[in-house]
Amino acid sequence: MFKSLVLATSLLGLGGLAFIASSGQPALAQAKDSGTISGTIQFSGKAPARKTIDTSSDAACGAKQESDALIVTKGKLQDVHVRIKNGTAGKHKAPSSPVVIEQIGCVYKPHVLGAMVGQPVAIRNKDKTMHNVHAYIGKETWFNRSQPKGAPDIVERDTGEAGEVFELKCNVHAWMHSYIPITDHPYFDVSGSDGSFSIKNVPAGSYTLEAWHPKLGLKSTKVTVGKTGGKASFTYP
Ligand SMILES: [Cu+2]
Repeated sequence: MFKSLVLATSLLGLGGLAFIASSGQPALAQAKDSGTISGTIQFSGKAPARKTIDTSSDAACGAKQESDALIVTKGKLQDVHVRIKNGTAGKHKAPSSPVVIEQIGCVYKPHVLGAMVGQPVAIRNKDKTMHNVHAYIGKETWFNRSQPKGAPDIVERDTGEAGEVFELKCNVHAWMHSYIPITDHPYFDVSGSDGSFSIKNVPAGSYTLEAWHPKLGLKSTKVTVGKTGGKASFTYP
């Protein structure tokens, strides 16, 4: 009795609050000094116009689509995966809930998203047509499966190691593409149409921050997270 009380007290004295809370909640939410890294992805110069894709080979794809390969809105670049490169101390458990990619109008949505190692990725067909989901890890085919209309989600947990990119193409509709960079930590975000990103609950410290766009590649910068978080920005191309 006395012994366990001493143990509990000493645990509390050594940051035991985070220790106890971590049994039910992600430990990162409990990190003592932590903050948000926020910023914007700029695109300098004249952005190329989005190409119109001819979808007439499949009436179920609907009207023409605009290419999602490079989307710039008012000088801000969308679909940039921003992540901490050098990670943080400790291991991070992947969420059991899947990240979901939908096929809508013969487009993968979203075009870029992130997942942790071991986190399920669910690929959903919302179209009244058949897709053929061709998944790659790097340049290697990982699986190649047809998904007729109404078929259940294709769920994959084994999507590669940290630093690899799980990539989806469609063998029926050649323009379809989605990219999922894999990390071993939860400190990542993908820029929205306003170019902004926000990575929450990052433990205080200095980091290398990476930005990656499927067409425009990798950039990196340094960022320091203090009590009020940290700021970073990237400019492409
Ligand atoms: Cu398709």
